[in-house]
Amino acid sequence: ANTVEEKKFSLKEVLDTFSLCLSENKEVYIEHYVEGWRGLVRFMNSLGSVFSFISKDAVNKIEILANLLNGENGTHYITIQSMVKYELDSGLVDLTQRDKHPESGCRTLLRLHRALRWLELFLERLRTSSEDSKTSVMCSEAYNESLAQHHGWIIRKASGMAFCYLPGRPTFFEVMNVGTPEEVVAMLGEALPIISDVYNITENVYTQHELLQLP
Ligand code: 1Q0
Repeated sequence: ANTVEEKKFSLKEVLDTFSLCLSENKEVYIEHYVEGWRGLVRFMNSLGSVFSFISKDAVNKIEILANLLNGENGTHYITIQSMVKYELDSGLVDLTQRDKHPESGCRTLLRLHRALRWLELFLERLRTSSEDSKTSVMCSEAYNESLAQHHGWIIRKASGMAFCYLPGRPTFFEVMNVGTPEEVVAMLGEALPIISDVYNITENVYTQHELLQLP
């Protein structure tokens, strides 16, 4: 018998996680940042196995950060700001080429940070799209404006191919499990400023410390 029913997944809950990321003085909590990404990956996995090469890499990065946060120096990994300070002060970041610290928190989080920009651009397109808009087009436009600039051509090609397998807008809205299309649009309108905030604050920290090109 079907006694254990899997909890239905709502994108609203996931995006709400990002609102927990910001502390009063605008620091970004890594715990909630990582949790937000876990939710997004769950969502992506529900879209099909063609996306698994993407989710594998995302999960790998999520786990690196979670391990740092739960490790012996975890207190330094409470916020992105404290992580940057700690890793830089302790010489734990490879600045010019991957070498002694190939999996620093700073370089790992930077990859997710760039992906968050993709998410912001994609969701903004989804929010303002019309019924006959193509999700694959919205997704690749958002990708080309963000992540693609940091990927080599093999990954760009593979990504472009994966985007063709995205479900259409109606299915997408359904899987999000938020409600009517109008309710989805409203939810996105509330969630996007928060995602932008998290993105911009992180971007500023990385700019200040000249970390935007970490290998
Ligand atoms: C739903 C469709 C998802 C489309 C995601 C677009 C991103 C494509 C990224 C392709 C990444 C390919 C794998 C490997 C890349 C790495 O080389 C790269 C750099 O890392 P490194 O260690 O080699 O220097 N890694 C990355 O750039 C990180 C990429 C993380 C991507 C995480 C994407 C997670 C997506 C979540 C989906 C959310 C869907 C939300 C939808 C919303 C609502 C309707």
